[in-house]
Amino acid sequence: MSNESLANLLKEERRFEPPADLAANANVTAEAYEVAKADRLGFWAEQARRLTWDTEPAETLDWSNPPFAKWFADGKLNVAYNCVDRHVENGLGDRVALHFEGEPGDTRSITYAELQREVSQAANALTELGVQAGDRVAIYLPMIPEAVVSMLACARIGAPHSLVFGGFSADALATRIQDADARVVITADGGYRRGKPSALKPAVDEALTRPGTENVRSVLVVRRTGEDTAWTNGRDVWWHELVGAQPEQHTPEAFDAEHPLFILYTSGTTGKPKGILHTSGGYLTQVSYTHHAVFDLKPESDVYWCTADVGWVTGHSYIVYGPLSNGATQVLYEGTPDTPHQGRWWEIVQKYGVTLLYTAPTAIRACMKWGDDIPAKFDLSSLRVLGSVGEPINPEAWIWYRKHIGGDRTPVVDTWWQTETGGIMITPLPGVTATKPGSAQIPLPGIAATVVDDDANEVPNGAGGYLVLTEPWPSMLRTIWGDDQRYIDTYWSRFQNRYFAGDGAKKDTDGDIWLLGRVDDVMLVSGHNISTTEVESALVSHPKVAEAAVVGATDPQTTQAICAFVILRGSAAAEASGEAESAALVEELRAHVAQALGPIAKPKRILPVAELPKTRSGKIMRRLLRDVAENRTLGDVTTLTDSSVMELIQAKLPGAS
Ligand code: 6R9
Repeated sequence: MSNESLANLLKEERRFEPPADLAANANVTAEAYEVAKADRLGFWAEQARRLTWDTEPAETLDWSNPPFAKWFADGKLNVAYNCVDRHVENGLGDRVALHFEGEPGDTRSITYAELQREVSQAANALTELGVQAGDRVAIYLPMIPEAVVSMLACARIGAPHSLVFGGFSADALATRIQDADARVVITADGGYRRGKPSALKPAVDEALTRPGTENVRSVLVVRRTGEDTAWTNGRDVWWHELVGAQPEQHTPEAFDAEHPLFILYTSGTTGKPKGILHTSGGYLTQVSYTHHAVFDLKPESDVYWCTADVGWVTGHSYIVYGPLSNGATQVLYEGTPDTPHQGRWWEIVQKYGVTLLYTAPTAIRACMKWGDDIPAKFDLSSLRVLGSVGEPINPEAWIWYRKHIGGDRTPVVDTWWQTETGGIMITPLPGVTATKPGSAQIPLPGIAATVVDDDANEVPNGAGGYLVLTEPWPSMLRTIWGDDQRYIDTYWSRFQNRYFAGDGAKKDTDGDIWLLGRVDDVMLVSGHNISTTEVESALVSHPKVAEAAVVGATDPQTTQAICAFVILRGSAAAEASGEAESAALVEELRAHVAQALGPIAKPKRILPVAELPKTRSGKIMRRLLRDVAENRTLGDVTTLTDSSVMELIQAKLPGAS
């Protein structure tokens, strides 16, 4: 990658010191970096003591057969016991674990003691269905408490779960059931989305007609919407009938630290989805520690809310395993942010007094587009730490989040990690780091990351290249389910002995890390590597732009030409409705990017659109926009939230029929 072009494109000089009171009482201070640096494995062995082990591990890391790691291999524990029972045993049974808020407005608060009873019943039910330790269970549920209960019940009996997003099609579900050879599917009649019931069970019925799914013996169905549902006798069982009839006691069994906990499929841009395998002791250690450190969780007083879906890794690590292992009280919300009105999230923050909020840049940009006046109507003064995950956060979105949600008071932690890393890896700490809008900044204590060039040499400060992780970490993926060779090829072959994350990054002059998007998305323009992220951030820094997606389209003169799709803010969209006005605005935006980043980064084409194609976790699917920009037939759209978005975009193209 050419360093010169990546190095100093976007200038971002704003800095925000941690609030003094937060710094004075922070769970983790600057000392942790020193301690971990002096003895990395000793540091992680110490963090493992956050958990309750049946057999304490004597060994920390076994890296004798890289890249296949074993952490705490001689230890034994039960993950569900750590997330539920031990809090009850410690006298915290009456503490609320989950404040559930359904989209239609139904609510349910579940204490740790209640959670213990429900998880025990569900574990007994799975056992009655014949599920044994090691058997895989597919979970295809909306964001309801039963999703959390199901995951914990699987963990309790040592049956690895595989969650599939409620929005995925029967095809996507079938592929995942086949690959993991699941024995049971847990689903619901449906869930609520955008004010209406949306059925789930029909997709399960369809998926189970496909070859390779024959080993699914039972389908356990939660009644959520009460709508009519087709029924296969002998296979389908109602949750309330089977689970509700079980004893409320269940003795958790201790499993090896390396016992598989879950498989989670990453869609990837090409090829068949990869089943990322996570195991028990190391994973739980890192998600527990990072949740405590990065959110500064004080379990007795904080109310935490992560808006992710449980079907995304963020839901696994920072709704279920991290927060619950720490005894947190949290909000679980079923629906979308704009149902029934665009202030729904802020209403929830006010209602429950949420103190720690974790969400994605895509949601922040949507709220920016809806207007500052919406959050301003609610009391958000309880908030004390704001987190971001999923994509690089544009500096303007970061500033908006801090100002309009955080009252210009709260730290914003931009957390970089992946399904594969299991837990947060690169992030500021809210009581320690002077934050920089748009940068994830520094690896956590105990984590080793850097940026290298094509030849695997570490780049100097001020230069760009590829993000790599240079030491194994406790919550790392152990392999790709059923495909060790693909695990080696995908992550460990590009650079020797280093984990290749697939993201471009640069180090600024202080050595802080800025993520620049997936390397597959980096553009090559007249011999310069230009990151999509930086051009998008430059566009979003223009007051008329709410959101932008940038791709490189093949170009005879310049190899690739920068093509931008932008969503305008409310009033700007109306103003640019005429052809002449629209052309003038496009010119204004091109000039703005040239001004911010230099003439080389000036987009050749800018197309105002109403929506952008996104995955269920909110990531922009640039490859589909590349297909549009290069006039190709669209690739796989099955993981899109809403496939009609692509038709709208194609209709806007000049020359489209
Ligand atoms: C947790 C999660 C992983 C990819 C990752 C990167 C992007 C996530 C980011 C970020 C910049 C951040 N990503 N967090 N990029 N800054 N704070 O998102 O997992 O769905 O597997 O995606 O997301 O490109 O490689 P996953």
